Amino acid sequence: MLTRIDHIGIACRDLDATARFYSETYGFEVTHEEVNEEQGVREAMLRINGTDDGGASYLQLLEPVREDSPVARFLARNGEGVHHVAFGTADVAGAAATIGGRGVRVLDSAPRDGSMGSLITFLHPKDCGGVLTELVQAPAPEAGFRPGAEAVPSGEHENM
Ligand code: CMX
Ligand code: CO
Repeated sequence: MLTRIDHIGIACRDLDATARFYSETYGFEVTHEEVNEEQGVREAMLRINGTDDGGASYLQLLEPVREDSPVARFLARNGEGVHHVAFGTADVAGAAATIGGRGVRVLDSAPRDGSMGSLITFLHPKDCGGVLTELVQAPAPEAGFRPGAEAVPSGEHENM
């Protein structure tokens, strides 16, 4: 049902400076940037690796674009750091229904738009051992809307 780690979401105050840290320190590069008004964030996706189901794993850097957003509230409370964990699935609505049936609160009544054409839904952190959890359905490969999601030949990254 859940087949991979899609991304780790990291709350930050300065997206460009944080992206620079990941690039200069680890060699991870931003493969995509967008503003998601509904979620109240400007975000950068740094692709870490491809996976054998055709998906990929990313770091997602999140900078709030308004004060009444979840990430702005998180920063005010906790400061910068890990904000959520996201698992990949081929069927986000089905996975949310199954997990909801196991007593975990699903925060969205229907999947919403996520990064790069994905569909996402969130699970309440209080029902997940304190971890805000996101489910992500990548767009079908033929939709061709996941920049950098194609396989990277081994050795291309200079990551440690
Ligand atoms: N991880 C773990 N716990 C969290 C949390 C997080 N990221 N955010 C809030 N909480 C906890 C708080 O610590 C607080 O706990 P206590 O009651 O014990 O003090 C509780 O949840 C409520 O906190 P709050 O400040 O009132 O939180 P919000 O009003 O922001 O509501 C939540 C929390 C999870 C329902 C809300 O953040 C939400 O709907 N998140 C989903 C959407 C989202 O995070 N979007 C940004 C990312 C977009 C993307 O990934 O694409
Ligand atoms: Co996310």
